[in-house]
Amino acid sequence: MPEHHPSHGTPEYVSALPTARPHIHETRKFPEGFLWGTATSSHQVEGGNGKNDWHDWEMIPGHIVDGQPSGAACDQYHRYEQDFDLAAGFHQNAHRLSIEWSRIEPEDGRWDMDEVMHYRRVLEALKRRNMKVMLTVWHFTLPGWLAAKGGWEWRGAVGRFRRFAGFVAGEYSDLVDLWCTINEPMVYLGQSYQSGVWPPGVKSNWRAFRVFGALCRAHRAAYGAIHKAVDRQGRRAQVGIAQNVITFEPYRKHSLNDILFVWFADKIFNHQFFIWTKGQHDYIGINYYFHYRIKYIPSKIFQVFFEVHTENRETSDVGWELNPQGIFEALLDMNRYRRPIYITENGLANADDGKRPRILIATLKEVYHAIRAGADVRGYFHWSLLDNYEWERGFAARFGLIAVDYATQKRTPRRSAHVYADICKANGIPHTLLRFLGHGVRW
Ligand code: IFM
Repeated sequence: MPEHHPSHGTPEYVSALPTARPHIHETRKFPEGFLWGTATSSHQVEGGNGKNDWHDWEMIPGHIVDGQPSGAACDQYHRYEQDFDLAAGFHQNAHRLSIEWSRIEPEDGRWDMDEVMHYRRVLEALKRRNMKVMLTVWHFTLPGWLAAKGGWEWRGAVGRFRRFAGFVAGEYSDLVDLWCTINEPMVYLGQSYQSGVWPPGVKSNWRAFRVFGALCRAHRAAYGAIHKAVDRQGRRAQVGIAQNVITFEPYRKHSLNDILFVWFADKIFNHQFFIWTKGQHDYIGINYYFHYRIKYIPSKIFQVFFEVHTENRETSDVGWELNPQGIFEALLDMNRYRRPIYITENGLANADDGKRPRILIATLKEVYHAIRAGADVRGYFHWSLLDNYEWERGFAARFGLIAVDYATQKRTPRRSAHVYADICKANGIPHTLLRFLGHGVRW
């Protein structure tokens, strides 16, 4: 068989590919109708949230690294029109946001109809800009009354969440395209029940395990309630969660301990929630931020220790390893559930924006390849539209495409906002952006 040479014509294996490899000067096109957006959550951007468990937590000295409570945050409660103008002006066609449970239900069983109307206006503002809406029902903050009863450890919590999810689904069924019941259940467990740096500040694996069970039941209950409320109005709800997916790698390639621990960590962290809620995901939502090189440290019996190594690799401002390649593997792995996939969050803390354009493009290049390799990816939501309150870190971590001056509430788009706009507008990655990846990059 002659060695392949361009002048020999297209070999069979190339024409059998679903689409030919684009020319270097072509835009790397994403599927028609792909959603390009950004994500936020109520407590992190709205400001003035005085009725949830985070409000009380932030007041206690030592809980927030920079000592600052969320206060007015980005004041998006009042500035959403301006912020959505920015998003739409940067060619984003979708937005993910969350609804604040403690505003809608400030007391057990009492709906605050002024707040219900407020969120209707917020969602309508997105629709007026022709944006698809993903609404998160619960993004880490519990109403104070529920926290006082024991939060997710209280036996009645799942029932209350079912009621809340059904209520908001009935109210906003005409305005929401994708429902996300729970944001990052595993992160919540780690922060709130293992390391104890978030409310309720517990450090107990056993209690974390029980809350894991409650969150699985809560998702199943909300899944049913949202479908019931939306589907009876003649629409078919699309309901899922946003799962923080970590790509793991054994630190020592030939260490059986490291390999087995990676297998175990992947099962527990990335998949267990989907396994216990099987059949109740219309789409798979993944948040991608982390790549862990895991070194297993044998210790006392029944205790497992491991170290995460970064070995001077490139990291974000908060020390998280930047590993755009990992998203390719995460997407192909999540494709096993045979559901549409949305990247519900991805981004980095990078105040001077020196890394964000390059990491964004490199990540989307991997998404592009994952789609060509068969992953059914339908949308990408960058975290975040603008700088916001980063939980126990306070305001120091800057995740925004748009910078916020908290003293004046002035918004200033970073260079990455323009780069992302070019991508959203082209529904793909224009070849001109390749220069951000360095000279001679071929893909
Ligand atoms: O800010 C958080 C968000 O609330 C959940 N996902 C990760 C983001 C960055 O840490």
